[in-house]
Amino acid sequence: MVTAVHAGALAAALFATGSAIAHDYTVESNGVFSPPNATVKSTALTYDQALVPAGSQIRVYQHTATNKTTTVELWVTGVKPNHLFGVHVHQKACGTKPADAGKHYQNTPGMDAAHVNNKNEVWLDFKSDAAGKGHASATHTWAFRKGQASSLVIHSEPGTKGARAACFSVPFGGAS
Ligand SMILES: [Cu+2]
Repeated sequence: MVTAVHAGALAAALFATGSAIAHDYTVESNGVFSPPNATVKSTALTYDQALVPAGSQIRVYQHTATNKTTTVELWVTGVKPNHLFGVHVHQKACGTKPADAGKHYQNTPGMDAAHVNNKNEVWLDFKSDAAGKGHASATHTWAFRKGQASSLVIHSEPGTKGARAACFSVPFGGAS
């Protein structure tokens, strides 16, 4: 009986290898926010210093396993205390203008409610604590398409309606 279960698991594992990726992928990026017009260019840009002051810090971790399970985790310090922020992974790197980061990264592209949600996109909405610290984590069963997820945008409110308060360029990856 034990042998039969084992054989079944093995068959399932072999069947799954068709869509697996060769290597797991890990990236961890740290940044200190500065305004876009700062002399020294940062990978972390703030467009609204009332919410994300210059000097506040961000750390982002991504891990994608060979079965494509992808976890993205976010830590911030020094942001506005007791505030609800919206956060998404966006397609392009941060730039001088908030819009430069482009649209949300989506596993399956689409503009309706079936596609614009935290299952098909990576949302890391969080509420900062009284000290201005925040943390969020999201796990999906799919991997990023290489080169198509390039930043994390912090918005002024949760969900999809908030203005872009800050942006952090991250070399997300995972799928070949
Ligand atoms: Cu966004």
